[in-house]
Amino acid sequence: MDTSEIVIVVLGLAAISLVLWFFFGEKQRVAATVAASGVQEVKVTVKGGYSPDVIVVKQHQPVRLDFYRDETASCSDRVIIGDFGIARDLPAFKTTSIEFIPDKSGEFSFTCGMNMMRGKLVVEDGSGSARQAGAHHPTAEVEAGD
Ligand SMILES: [Cu+2]
Repeated sequence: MDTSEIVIVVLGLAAISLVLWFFFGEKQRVAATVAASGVQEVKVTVKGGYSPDVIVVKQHQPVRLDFYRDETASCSDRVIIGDFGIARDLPAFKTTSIEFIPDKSGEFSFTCGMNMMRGKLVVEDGSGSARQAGAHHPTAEVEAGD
């Protein structure tokens, strides 16, 4: 191998690791903040992706997702949460609030209109599974049983 071949190999490996990081890198997981009104609120910044991209909420309680679109790239001009029948336009540099009540538990994806940018909505059922989200609840947790 001469020098130019080595350079090409190194650049190739760097490109591959960048792709792997992009698709499989650590995800940012955030639990909703519960307002006095009982609405579970999460602010999501939209810029080349969703931040946070894993959102944890509780079932049967109203949710408000405030999507702030911090770019004009057309990829992100629409957000879709198909499992809850939601599809909304996101104007650039504005906050778009999406309110709904998660009536089913589980993990659901939300995506841009082209299904390229992805995030995950985790809806916990009443038993509070998936509690490892690192949420700091200001109020005491209610334990099951007597
Ligand atoms: Cu897109």
